Amino acid sequence: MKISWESPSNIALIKYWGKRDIQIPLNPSISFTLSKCKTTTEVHFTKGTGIDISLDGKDKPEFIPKIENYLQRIKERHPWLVSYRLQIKTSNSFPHSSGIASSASGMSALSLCIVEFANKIGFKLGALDFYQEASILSRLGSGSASRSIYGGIAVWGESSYLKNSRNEYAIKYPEIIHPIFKNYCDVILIVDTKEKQVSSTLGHSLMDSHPFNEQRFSQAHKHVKDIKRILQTGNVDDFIQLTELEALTLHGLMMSSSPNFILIKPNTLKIIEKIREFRNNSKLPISFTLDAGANVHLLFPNSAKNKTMEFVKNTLIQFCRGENFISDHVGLGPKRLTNFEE
Ligand code: 2P0
Repeated sequence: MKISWESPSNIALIKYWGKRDIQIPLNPSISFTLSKCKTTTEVHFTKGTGIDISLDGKDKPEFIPKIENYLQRIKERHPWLVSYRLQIKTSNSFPHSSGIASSASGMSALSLCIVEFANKIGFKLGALDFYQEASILSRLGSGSASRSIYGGIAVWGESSYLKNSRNEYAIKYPEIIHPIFKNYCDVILIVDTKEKQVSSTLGHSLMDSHPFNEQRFSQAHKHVKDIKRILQTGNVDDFIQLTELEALTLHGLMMSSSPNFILIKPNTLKIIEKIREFRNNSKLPISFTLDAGANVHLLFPNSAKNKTMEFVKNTLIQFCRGENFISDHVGLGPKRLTNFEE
């Protein structure tokens, strides 16, 4: 049986940075689910054992250990996996060399295929619904992937400010969202395309002994309270303050870990400077956020799109590697593409 899903990437507004046990976050995180940056995955399940994996039609044996490790983690929940062979064909809408992490879209697409197949063979998921189970499996693959299961805005990690929020799986953002945030734009300015020197997994682990860890975790909780008000009222000025503070805090934590490390590049700072300058002059409500890398995510309401895209093309593009950027926006979440074949 072949099962296929496409699943998007996401960009965190409140960042997950620090985890314990098996992929349990040390603070809650909130993200916009994207639309155009996505992974399409088809899994062919047959009786047997082993894995094959290809990316864009090319065999990728080097991905097998990571997938085996993931399958090992999820077998406790899905013991049926031991008697199946998985042939995985995957492709990303964004180039592998864009510096955009594919773990959120990739692990969520694969997890959705696995949960759908489990359903088809009559495996009972217990008390959880399809998407909760898919989010748990995604989390076990990569923490941020747990949030890609839902369109719009997603929350992962327990917060006393958000009902039904959980550490084990992400949920769709459960509160009122002002219309301005429903089609918010995210232009990803590609600054660096090289593989990161420090993996996120190592970065997370450095939070265990970070001198500011407790303060950071309480700050993230407070930011959830703040963003709840911002998302409800549509206060873009406060949104700008909060998202930029989160982005710079994330990189500040990296720069103050032991060992410390720096993922931003000179052009990351150039872009940030230009964004702030343009915002002051134009009064347009544009802001930036950063992932664990050098690329800059430029966030703005759809109503500011024409002028902001002009700014990107006239001013920011010169700081992008190969003049590359990806124009994305808040999206609807994963999509099933399956046609069944027995
Ligand atoms: C996030 N990041 O909330 C944060 C902000 C990057 C910066 O989650 O070890 O690939 O697989 O759980 O999810 C990147 O880390 O880490 C990340 P693992 P993941 O999106």
